[in-house]
Amino acid sequence: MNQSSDQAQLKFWGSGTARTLRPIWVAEELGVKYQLMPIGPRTGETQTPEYTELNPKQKIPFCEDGELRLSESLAICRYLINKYGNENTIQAASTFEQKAKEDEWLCFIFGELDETSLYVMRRHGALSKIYGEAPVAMEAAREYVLRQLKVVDQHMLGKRYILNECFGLSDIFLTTCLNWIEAYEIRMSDVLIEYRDRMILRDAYKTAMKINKPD
Ligand SMILES: N[C@@H](CCC(=O)N[C@@H](CS)C(=O)NCC(=O)O)C(=O)O
Repeated sequence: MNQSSDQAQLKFWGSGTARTLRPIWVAEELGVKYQLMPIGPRTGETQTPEYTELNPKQKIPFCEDGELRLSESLAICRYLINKYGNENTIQAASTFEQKAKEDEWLCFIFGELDETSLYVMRRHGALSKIYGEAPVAMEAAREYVLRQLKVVDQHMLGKRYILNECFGLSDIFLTTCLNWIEAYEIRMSDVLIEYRDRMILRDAYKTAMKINKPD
């Protein structure tokens, strides 16, 4: 079900990218109503005085919930789960140990896959007019992705989800990175292809994809 609503107090800014998909996907999993302001990167919409006042980073995604204003896809998604999740949707990790293992995976996926390699490839590939050509960095980042993927591949062998045999935030982050990896035509193991193909069958994912990128 599409949870978008003009009356919702929860408001997301930004659509069309792997990072903006994450809060939308989480909200769809949780069944929370939200209003989406579908501004895009590099359209000038993140640079307006009104948006800069909200988010001085001039980036998307961004979230407002009542008085709260929050940037960073990971912080937004974790907030949504902590506030709106439950045992029937996605539940926040409860023990210190579970929280620590989730942090470990999220830091790895976000730090090593998203920011250190995939975004480097994006900056110096499709966005090279802004960030500059850097063929050596591009090649090194591609190799780096392959090294990190081996760790994920070994971990996922025989598992349905990353943690505790139940779907969670680290699965959302990994799936969005695997989509990105597929788009860059980087080789993925059969284990990771099967995992990612299963994740994208989720109803909430399919709805979120349509909302994040209607065309
Ligand atoms: N660490 C941030 C990264 C946000 C980010 O870089 N967003 C890009 C789109 S994916 C953006 O807003 N770019 C606009 C710009 O650089 O002008 C997050 O995970 O939310």
